[in-house]
This record gives sequence, C-alpha cells and structure tokens, in this order.
Amino acid sequence: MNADRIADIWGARTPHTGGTPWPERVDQFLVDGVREEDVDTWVRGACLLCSNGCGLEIAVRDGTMVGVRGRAEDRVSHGRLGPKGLYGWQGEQHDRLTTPLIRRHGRLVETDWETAMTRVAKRSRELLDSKGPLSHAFYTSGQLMIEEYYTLAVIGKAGLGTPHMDGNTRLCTATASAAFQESFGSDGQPSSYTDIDSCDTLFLFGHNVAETQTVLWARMLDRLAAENPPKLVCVDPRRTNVAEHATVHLPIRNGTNLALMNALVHELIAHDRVDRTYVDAHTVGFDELRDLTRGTTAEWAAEICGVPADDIRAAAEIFGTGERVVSTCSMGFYQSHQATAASCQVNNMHLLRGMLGRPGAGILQMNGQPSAENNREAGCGPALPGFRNWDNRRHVSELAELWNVDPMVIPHWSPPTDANTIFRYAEQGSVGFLWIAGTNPAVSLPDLGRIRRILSGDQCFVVVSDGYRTETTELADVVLPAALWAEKTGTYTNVDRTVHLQEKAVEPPGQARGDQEIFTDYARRLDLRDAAGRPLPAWDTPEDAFEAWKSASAERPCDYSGLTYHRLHDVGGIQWPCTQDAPEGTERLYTDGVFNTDVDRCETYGHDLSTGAPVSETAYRARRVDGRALLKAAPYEHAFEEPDEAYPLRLTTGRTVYHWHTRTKTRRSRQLDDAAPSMWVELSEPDARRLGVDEGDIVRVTSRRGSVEAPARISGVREGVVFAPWHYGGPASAANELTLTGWDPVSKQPELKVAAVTVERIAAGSGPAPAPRGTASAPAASPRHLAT
Ligand SMILES: Nc1nc2c(c(=O)[nH]1)N[C@H]1C(S)=C(S)[C@@H](COP(=O)(O)OP(=O)(O)OC[C@H]3O[C@@H](n4cnc5c(=O)[nH]c(N)nc54)[C@H](O)[C@@H]3O)O[C@H]1N2
Ligand SMILES: Nc1nc2c(c(=O)[nH]1)N[C@H]1C(S)=C(S)[C@@H](COP(=O)(O)OP(=O)(O)OC[C@H]3O[C@@H](n4cnc5c(=O)[nH]c(N)nc54)[C@H](O)[C@@H]3O)O[C@H]1N2
Ligand code: SF4
Ligand SMILES: [Mo]
Repeated sequence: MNADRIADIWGARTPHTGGTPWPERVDQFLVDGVREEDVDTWVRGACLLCSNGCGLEIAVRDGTMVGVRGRAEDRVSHGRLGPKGLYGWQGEQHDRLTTPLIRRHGRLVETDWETAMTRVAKRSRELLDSKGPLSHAFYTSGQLMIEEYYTLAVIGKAGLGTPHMDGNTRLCTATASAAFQESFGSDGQPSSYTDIDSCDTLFLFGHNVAETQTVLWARMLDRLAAENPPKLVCVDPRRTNVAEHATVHLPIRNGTNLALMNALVHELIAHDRVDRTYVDAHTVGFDELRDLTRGTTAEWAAEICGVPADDIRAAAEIFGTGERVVSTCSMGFYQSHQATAASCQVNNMHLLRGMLGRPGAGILQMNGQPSAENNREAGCGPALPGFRNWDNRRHVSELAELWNVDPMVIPHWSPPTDANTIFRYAEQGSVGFLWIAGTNPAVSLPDLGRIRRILSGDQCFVVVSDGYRTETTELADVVLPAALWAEKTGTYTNVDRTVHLQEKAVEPPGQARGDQEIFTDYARRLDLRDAAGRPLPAWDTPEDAFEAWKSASAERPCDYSGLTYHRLHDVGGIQWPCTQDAPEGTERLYTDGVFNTDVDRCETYGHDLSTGAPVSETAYRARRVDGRALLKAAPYEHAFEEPDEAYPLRLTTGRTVYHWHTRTKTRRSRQLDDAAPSMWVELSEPDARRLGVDEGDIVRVTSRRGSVEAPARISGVREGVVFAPWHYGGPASAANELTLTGWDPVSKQPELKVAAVTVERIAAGSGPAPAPRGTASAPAASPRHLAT
C-alpha cells in the first residue's frame, strides 16, 4: 500500500510513553503500475534528502528505480519515510546531464570526458606552475559520500597543498561544528535520537523540524500524543507546527537569539537551577558566565526580542526543572551574526544542569544536509581529517606520516579558508581555479548579483560537477556530469552519528560518473604522488577509500575503525565511534563527563566568541582545561542590518516541507512540485493590512541588494517579519537576491536569516498564494498567535 506523505506529511501516530521504544511503521511507495511482486531487487541504503538519514530500500526493476520503502529495523526511522524520502528520488530520472560541457566562444557545448578533463588539468597545471597551490580552491557539499570527501581531502591537502577548501556546510552546519569545538574541544554530536524517546522536556531553538526532518518530528509527535508527553519549548518567529504544539512558544524577532539565550542562562543561575557538583567537576568558566549574564534579565531580553518577560521566565523554569531535557538547535540560530555564541549558550544550559551524556538528557546541534557531518570529519572542508587541529604540530605530523608527504605540504600555517573568503579570493582573482561540486551557489549564497559576477568573470576558471544543468553550471567554464545517489556506493553519517551504507542500485545515465572517480581522474592527470612516488590518492574504489578513511579516523573522536561495508550491509545504521572495543557503535559521547579538551586531543584552542580572535596554544595550555567542558559566552549585539525608515521590515528565509534547497531533484518529482510549484512570500496579518495586501496579491520585496516579486501568503509569521522560502532560483524569485554578505566571527556562517526590506503591493492576485496550507506557511487562522 502506498503511503501519502503529501496530504499526510507525518503519517499516522504510533504513540508511546517515555522510556518505551518508538514503535515501527513501514512506509512504502511504488510508482503507478508496479506491484511488490514486480520488483527484481530491493537495494539497501538511506535517504539522502536531509540529515535525518532514514534507512530505506530501493525497489529496482529492469535496472530502473521504481520505488522505496522504509526499514523497520533502522535505528533512525523505524521504517518511516517523509515526503522527500518517499517521492524525491524520482527527480533523478529526468533532465540529467549526460555528457561533459565545455565553454566555447561564450557558450557551453557538449564534449567528451577526455576533452573536458584535459582542459581542467591543463588550466590547473598552468596555475600551479605559475602561482602555486594558493591559486586553487574547492567548494564542495554536504551531500557527497565520505569516500568522495576523503579522496578530495587527500588531493587538496596532501597532493596540492591548498588551504582553500570548504563546503556549503559553511552555510549549513559550520556553527554546529564550531559550537561543539568551543564547548567540548572537538566536533561530534554528543547525543542520540533515542534520547527523544525518554526525555521529559524538549527545546527547539530555530528549528522547524516538522518540515525539515519530518521523520524526527514524527518521533517527537509520537511522544506528544501519548501519556505524560514532554514539555515543548519552541523559539521561532513563525507559527510552525512545532510552535502549534509548544507549551511555550517564543516568537522572537529574528536576529535576537543571543539576547534570549543570555537571559535564559541568567534565569537558570539566578534561580540556582545549577548542578554545582557537575559544574565544579566537569566545566571551566562558570564565574565568567555568571558575570556576563548578571544583567541580562528576562525584562532586558523581552525588550530586544519582542516577547513577554513572563514567557522567557516560563521557558527558563521548564528547562530548570526538567529532569531529562533534549535541545535541538538549527538554522534559525546558525545563520546569524552571533551564531556560535548563541549555540554555545544552548550547550551551556545543558552543562549548567549536568544535562548531558545520559538517556533523555542531550544536545542535538543539528546537521541539515545528509552528509554535512562527513565533510567535517573527512577534512574535505576547512578542518583536517579526523577532527585534527591545524594548529597542533603533532596532528599535522600524524597526517604527514599517514599520507607519506612532507608536513609542509599540508596547509597548517594559518586558519583554513572559509567559503566567504574563497569567493572573495575568486572575486579578486588570486584564486584562479575554483572547482564546485555538489552545490548550487548561484541560488544558495547570499547577495546573488555579486555571486553571478564572480562566477561568470574571466578572473577565475570555474569547474562545476553536478547531476543537472543548474543556475551555477550555466556560469562555469567546464561542467562535469555527476552520478547521483543510488548510482554509486558509499557511506553517509546523519545527525546522531549513524553511519549508513548506500549501495549502488542503478547505473548513472549517459556518461555521468561518480565524484570519487572524477576527482581521482583529475589527480592522476596532475600526477600527484607521495614522497615514495606512489600515486595520491592510493586508491580507486569506494571500499578502498573507506578503508583509508578508517585509518585516518582511528583513535580520533570520530573513530570508524570497527566498521566495514559488510557489517553496514548486514546491520544497517551504526553510530561512531565504532572500534574493536565498541563494535556495536556508541550511543552517547561524554557519558563520563570527560570532554575532548585536552591540549593534545582538541580540534581547536578556541576563539573569542565576540571577535573570533583565536586563542593561542600557550594561553589554552595555561587555562588547564584538561578534559573539562568550557562555558563560553559573549554579549549580545544587534544584527548587521536592522530595519529603518527606508527598509522597515525584517526579512527571514527558510524552507518548506516539500522542497529540497534549489529543487534540482524535488521540482522534477511530480508530487513534490505540485505541492509547492512556485515562489511566495509571507506577511503577518497586521503588516498585510497596513500595506493593503490581500492573500495572493503580488508584492515586491526589496532590500539594499535586490528585489523579488511573488504572491503574498498572509501567514502566522510574527508582525514586522517577512518570510521567504529560498528554494526558487531565478532573478525575480530567489530570496538570496535580498540577503547580505556578512557572517558570524567564529563559525564564519553567513547571516541568511536577517535583512532589512521594504514590501509594496504591485498587482492584484489571481487566487491564493501557491504556498502549502498544512505547514508554517498556512494562512493565518487567528490573530491570537501574532505577537505585537
Ligand atoms: N523540506 C526540507 N527539509 C530540509 C531541507 C530542505 O531544503 N527542505 N534542507 C535540509 C538542510 S540542508 C538544513 S540546514 C535543514 C534546516 O532546517 P531548519 O533549520 O529547521 O530550517 P529553516 O527553515 O532554514 O529554519 C528554521 C526556522 O528558523 C526560523 N528562524 C528564522 N530566523 C530566526 C531567528 O533569528 N531566530 C530563530 N530562533 N529562528 C529563526 C524560521 O522561521 C524557520 O522556521 O533542513 C534540512 N531539511
Ligand atoms: N537565504 C538562504 N540561503 C540559504 C539557506 C537559507 O536557509 N536561507 N540555507 C543554506 C543551507 S543550510 C544550505 S545546506 C545551502 C544548500 O545550498 P546548495 O548546496 O546550493 O543547494 P542544493 O540544491 O542542495 O545543491 C546541491 C547541488 O548538488 C547536486 N548534487 C546532488 N547530488 C550530487 C552528487 O552526488 N554529486 C554531485 N557532483 N552533485 C550532486 C544537485 O543537483 C544540486 O545542484 O543553502 C544555503 N542557502
Ligand atoms: S526525514 Fe529526511 S532522511 Fe528521512 S525520509 Fe524525510 S527527507 Fe529523507
Ligand atoms: Mo543546510
């Protein structure tokens, strides 16, 4: 029986009380005309359309994907699939790139691999010879596999020696990573999804889990639907489905998270909701934290955030009295000017209460993309592989030994380069070779007019690997057709450290190739070698890449050494660290209160959260952190761009349940595209009234950078706030025409959630806006929920 996850997004409730296992419910979808008995094989893997990483099986018939079903035994989903998981894969069967493209006389024309790769290698070699490795940059993804990331990490960091490697993870989970590093010494999710099954309190900070990890929300809904449900606190300027279920909803002004967090911490300390024994034994920095938050009262924050002080106090009381609290934190916190400081305060609240490392008590600093985690682990982005510290000579020597290269090749003479800076260098031309793989920056980066100029200019040669023609491929010099999910084998790691093996189910279309194969072809053409003259990378197959990665991860926090393809095939998802001593994987980190902050273990010596200034090794050593967690904080400052007379409203941006990012897959899936076919913007009832806008009227939203035009939905968004989904590319509809260039000083994650805008009505509509009705975008039902 086919499930319907368009009308019934979260599916039927399977309620359960705290401490009992989450019941199974298997969701399945087969395309029209195919019955179960028609399926030739079911191939194991996991959904790749968000970080939840639901285990599934792909139905294959005559070499084609014809459906999917959840796996009841999967620890992440217990069989469920959401709208994208059930329908999104169909997008891979339409309009694919099947040959390489090369720019000739200003136009992209079809060519063969030999011609395309010769051009790539030739330009690369010329620049390496004339300008050295700093002329090269790689901007990758949170959607490739660990085998692909690690292969490129070795090419970039052991072969070429460039520090200019980053992923779109910079826009996504850089803050999750930074907050873990600042608080606990290294990246790595401390907690487990099973904590949701036993918590008594849930805090969701800037996280619309109902639309962005629908199966995780189903897990929460099943607790909320049973006896003794957990209390739920939601911090989001919109009336999301999470907000609808909340005990307390704090619809704060976007951009004011840190004010709220400093007040919540103030309240915990003022009411002595502090586990002194835990704090004394396992943390440093309590006195500084207390002093910094002394004056940040609920009244003070209420003024800044625009929510009642009593609600802030009520939220603090819920946190302060919960016995098993789980917090999640996502883009509403991360895509912000003080992202790391706000997210560290979430960590601090848990540390203050000793609310970590035991069932039901945990932190989930979310990932968004299915393999954002892997990019961070494998060192394909700015980190060194295995959460190693670029500023620690011992860590660099370990890698030099592993790769058999001179340590001086491995970039470690300065902090690694973030994506914002890579694009700045490409703008100036000091980076003359930019390879973009698995991301569509001409829609997803802020201030798109600028991004288009950078990518289309002559100062930088741009290579793009993708499965489709996109807004970005159209600006490239060479386009390489990539195999997509299920057309190649490899592993992904989800939010709660669960590693899944995705097995190849079907052949890629036309000449498309897997990214690992493409990167390796490039390395071979450049003849990259180690000190003994052996080729770099020393492997060709995904399984060999995985084995190599296991060695790089051994004895680091993200230890994969106990995993094999074999076991992943048999068991399904397994959580790292997985070693000989813990062959079943590890459910929670830091259960003994010992963190990765030892000088020789940590991934960073940390930063000043206000300025981003790095802490030196000497200063860090002197602090004697020695395995304790750090309570770090910063004072609140207002957003880069506050509303004024000319631009009186606060824009924020985000997602809708039916689309994935720039929609390359979801707009090619009929069910999903029909559910949300085109752009809209959301206004509150009072703002709409003031502007003379009715539901469906066409409005123009303008910022200092650009404007978009779209039908208006009058929704439950907070008064004074305009919400735009950022999925829809195109100059008049991409939300990122409006956003600004600016970032958090520590995580360098761009500010994508606040910009000052003005809105005007430009035409009458022809019916309601094309926005979903069963989500946060639902028409405003009653003014009761609108903050004033
Ligand atoms: N359907 C769907 N699911 C997805 C994705 C997708 O594209 N579509 N993408 C995946 C990826 S890569 C990611 S990163 C995750 C993102 O998952 P989420 O973080 O849940 O997604 P967003 O919609 O970007 O933002 C979450 C919420 O932040 C709120 N918000 C905006 N500004 C602020 C603010 O200043 N403060 C606070 N507290 N809240 C604010 C928004 O109203 C929004 O409801 O989703 C993943 N899942
Ligand atoms: N205003 C605003 N902007 C945002 C956000 C926001 O909330 N607001 N969110 C940000 C976040 S969290 C994220 S994660 C980014 C996402 O932004 P993008 O990464 O730009 O979005 P995607 O559409 O996922 O792009 C992935 C591309 O990789 C291709 N692809 C998929 N699989 C493969 C593969 O296996 N190999 C190769 N080579 N290509 C593949 C897809 O076809 C697609 O073109 O956007 C960010 N931008
Ligand atoms: S919750 Fe995420 S991983 Fe699970 S089915 Fe939905 S999109 Fe896929
Ligand atoms: Mo993301």
